[in-house]
Amino acid sequence: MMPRMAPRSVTVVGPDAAAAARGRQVLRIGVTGLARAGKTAFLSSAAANLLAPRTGLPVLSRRLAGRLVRVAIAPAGAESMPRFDFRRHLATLAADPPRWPARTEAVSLLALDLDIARPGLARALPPRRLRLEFLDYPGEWLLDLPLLGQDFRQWSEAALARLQTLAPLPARAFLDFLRALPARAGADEPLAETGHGLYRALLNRLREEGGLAMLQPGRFLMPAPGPEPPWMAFFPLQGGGGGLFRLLAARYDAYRRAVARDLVSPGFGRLDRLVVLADVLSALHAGPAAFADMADALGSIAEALRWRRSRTLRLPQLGTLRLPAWLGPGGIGRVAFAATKADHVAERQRASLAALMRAMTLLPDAAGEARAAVFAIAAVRCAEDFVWTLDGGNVAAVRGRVLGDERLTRSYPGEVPDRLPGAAFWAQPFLALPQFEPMRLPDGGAAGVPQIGLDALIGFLLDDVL
Ligand SMILES: Nc1nc2c(ncn2[C@@H]2O[C@H](COP(=O)(O)OP(=O)(O)OP(=O)(O)O)[C@@H](O)[C@H]2O)c(=O)[nH]1
Ligand SMILES: [Mg+2]
Repeated sequence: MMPRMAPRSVTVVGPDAAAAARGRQVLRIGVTGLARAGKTAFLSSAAANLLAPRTGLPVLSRRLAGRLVRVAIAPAGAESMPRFDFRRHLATLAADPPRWPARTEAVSLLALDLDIARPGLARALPPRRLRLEFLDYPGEWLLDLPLLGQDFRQWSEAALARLQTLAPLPARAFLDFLRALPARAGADEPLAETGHGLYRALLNRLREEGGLAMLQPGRFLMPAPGPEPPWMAFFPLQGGGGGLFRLLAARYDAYRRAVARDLVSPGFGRLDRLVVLADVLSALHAGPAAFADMADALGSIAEALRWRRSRTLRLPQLGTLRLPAWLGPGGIGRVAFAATKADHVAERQRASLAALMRAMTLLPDAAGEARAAVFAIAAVRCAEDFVWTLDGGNVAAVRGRVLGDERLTRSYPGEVPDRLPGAAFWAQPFLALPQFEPMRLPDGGAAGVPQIGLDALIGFLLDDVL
């Protein structure tokens, strides 16, 4: 028997055309978040728990009342998007001792097929056939959207002004380079390369050491797959009508065209749902500057979603861009903003964490016409709640195993504010999160992965299709 294959000349990317043809409703869910936000943990846990819904997602399972008849990882078929390596990630979490999946650098897709029996009398009909496609969408890329509305001069001004405010300055090498440039430097390739190298190294340091998120251009930190085009070699430069300025401005525009192209590409151009993850607790520890930076990043993502109100976007020098379907009408129907690693604080504090997330994303109108909600989740729960008697008083703390330590470690990082924190909050330390070990998973994770709030989040995403 001949296997049915997509014709060679057609690259099947984006929502699986073959699945749609076989009568599966395809729902594409973008999962985004900045580096270390918990995207891989989220996808691994979502898959493991959807495969074992009774134990893994009890709330969703009760709601479906036994109607979920079959869940399976969808075969990769002839698609060109790399698959999310679910088996390997789950094996890592289920190892003895458990470990965390390694950092991921590339975009990938996780597809699950669900067959859901119809309710009531319709039960006799064939089941609803649904394909969930989770796309690991780099948060850095969403942060490139605001560039579409800024020309090189405006962007350079804003980027350099931001660098000036970051003290102590790891930016010295780059800023010294800028100062040493002749006023009307010519279009000199080695200069462009050197400046680009210094700027890119700086962005990396700000992310790694400074814990900053609002770093642009995002593709300098998370490049698109494939060889790097020469127009990537630019950096912010102020004033001057010299040849170097013109060269960098031209490269910046080429970069913006690539951003606009990706927005409408079949691989990334269509999303039905969006999950935005952020490690808000770590930002509380990192201090007011890092926290404000995260709020900025979340705000600008929410702002990009507001574009759905207008169908086209007029860009200086780039002409008119027809908005991609997922930003247009009928695009993203639901957006979930989730504060991750919420097992680091006790239950009462998790409610505050969700409220804080709401304040940071300025919901309810943050997502335009899409339905939006906030959550505090732990995709891979590592710690349990526990009342700790400290200095004669009781605090709601948690305890878990820290990586490489057999004993249980107690942790109480501090009180989570339920609104944007003011000076009084920053006067008290909020402790760093210990790196907990995932809980032991019996049967290699076949019964799912312990979680908090993932149940509710997935229920929200799928509410209208279930
Ligand atoms: N306690 C706890 N820690 C978590 C949870 N999810 C993630 N972490 C921690 O956060 C780290 C980063 O999580 P990942 O899922 O790898 O984050 P990511 O967004 O995929 O990161 P990159 O691939 O580097 O962009 C993990 O190695 C864990 O230490 C969680 O639910 N609970
Ligand atoms: Mg990852």
